[in-house]
Amino acid sequence: MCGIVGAVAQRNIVSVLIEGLRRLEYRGYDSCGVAVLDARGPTRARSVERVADLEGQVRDGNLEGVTGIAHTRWATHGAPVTDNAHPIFSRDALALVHNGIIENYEGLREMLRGKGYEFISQTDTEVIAHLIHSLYRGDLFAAVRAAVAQLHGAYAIAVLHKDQPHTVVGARQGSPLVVGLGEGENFLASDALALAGSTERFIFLEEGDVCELSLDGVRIADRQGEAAQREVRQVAAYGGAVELGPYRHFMQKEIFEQPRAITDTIAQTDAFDASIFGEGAGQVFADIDSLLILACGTSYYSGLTAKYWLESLARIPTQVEIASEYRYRESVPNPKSLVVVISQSGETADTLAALKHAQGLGHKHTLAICNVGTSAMVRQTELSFLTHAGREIGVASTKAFTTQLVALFTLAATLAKLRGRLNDEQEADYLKQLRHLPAALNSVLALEPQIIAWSEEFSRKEHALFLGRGMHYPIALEGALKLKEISYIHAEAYPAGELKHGPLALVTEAMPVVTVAPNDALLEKLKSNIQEVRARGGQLYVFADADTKIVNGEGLHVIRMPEHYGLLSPILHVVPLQLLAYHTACARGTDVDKPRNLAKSVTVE
Ligand code: HGA
Repeated sequence: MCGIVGAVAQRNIVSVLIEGLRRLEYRGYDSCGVAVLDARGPTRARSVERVADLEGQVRDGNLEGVTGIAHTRWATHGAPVTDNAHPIFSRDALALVHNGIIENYEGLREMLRGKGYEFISQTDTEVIAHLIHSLYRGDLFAAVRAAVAQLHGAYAIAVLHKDQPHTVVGARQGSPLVVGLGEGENFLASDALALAGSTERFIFLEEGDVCELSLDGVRIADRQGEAAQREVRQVAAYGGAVELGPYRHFMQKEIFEQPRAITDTIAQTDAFDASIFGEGAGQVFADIDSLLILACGTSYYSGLTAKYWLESLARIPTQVEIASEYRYRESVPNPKSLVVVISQSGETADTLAALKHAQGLGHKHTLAICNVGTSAMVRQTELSFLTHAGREIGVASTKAFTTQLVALFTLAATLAKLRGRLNDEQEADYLKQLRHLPAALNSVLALEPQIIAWSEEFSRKEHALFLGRGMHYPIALEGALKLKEISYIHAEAYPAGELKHGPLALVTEAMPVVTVAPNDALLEKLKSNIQEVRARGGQLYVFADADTKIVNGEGLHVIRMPEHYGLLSPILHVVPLQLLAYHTACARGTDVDKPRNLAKSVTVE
């Protein structure tokens, strides 16, 4: 999703800004821009193409400066056209970039029009630029503080003013913003990753903070306007660009990285000990009587899968909710419930807002399952479990999902043990199964050639149905989501037993039906559902376990998984669905790593 980079230095910082945008590019965007200050005021270049095009414009226009801001935009208000691309100017004196959404922009726009401001763009962002300009009395830091007090919604901003060379002011509320500290130069970005190569020392701004970057330092004011001291963190892990290696796309690379990602994620687990989830977790786990899982998209499906584990292994009531829905409905809070938030980036705006809402309702116990240790989510929860997926570049999540499942299984087993429902022998068995996962994943990945053969067929379809039962129903949901995200084929998932209650009406030979068929207690029921589809001429594509007696036949195509994986089966069964979506998208020639309209790390509500 959209990205911010800012810099104040004694050297030309355009290359730092462009390189920062390039590092954020994988998140998806539809336009980009950069502005620098020179003696006459801010000058800018903007593009509705790629950062590479912006770089060309900057080079051709000799854009240079020691103070600058830059942005990749994922449009929320106004089409992705040049006039709406950031940086947005106010009266050629001030330039501003913004991530987020200003909810009261219409009222502010009317007020500012009344003061004579002309609006050029359709963005909500333009009100921030004019508002700061209208409040500017020679001190940009003060003007920004006064302006943000009038904003409702979410924002991370970076702004510069022609009368204050060597100054960039930033502010955040609901969207991430981080300060990078250099020697005689300082930086600002929506993600520390953007500043890799420029610094390893960061300050992660807190909600409501306003900061002012100058050549020799940074000052920060908190929401009340008081000077604030924030911890400086050394974060070295951001170095080095991620290489594609022998793979065609990052998504393919990330699918194949899953054995490594899971090895790293389980490395911290020698036993199902509460301490894995942080200091004090034992006490928290003893205190709770239920779980409330809040997440979005793929992370929501990992939560749905976990519900089966948590209720069957630990016998703990578990509710799973879409974060953006939970936040806006009247729920009945239970202070003895552990709120679990799941997000790859730890910056998902909907999930952060839901977390805050839950805390506001009196939920005191919170746990984040997240892939980024420095994220807002980890900082705002009592307990955390870090998945070690490594940086995920593909917009369609793969290794983040399977490592989340590992984290959630570990949580279920840990709670089961604490509640006297896991004896030593079972614990040893589950640990053994977890350790076997990387090898098992490698065998599943070896099915790729068979899946490529199916993907040719799929690439000619416009619709697909996915079926699963029990804990594989969320896996069917995830398979359908992957296919629609990257191949743009309309796909839906149902628990197989629901077929006859409606969706069976859709089944014809033109509708492939993908079925996740592990050899579990529900297999016989699933086989009946398969016959219901065959009887109507439907084409079935079944991922069956090694010992399942489902064989190829008329209208029935079977790929056999190498083993039967028991309780961990969802972690294995999702992999062929990832590969099917990936190869179908490749056959259709879509932009797999940056699917249309989508963005990585969804930092707007
Ligand atoms: N609302 C602003 C910024 C959009 C954004 O944050 N996208 O991720 C706009 O539409 O320009």
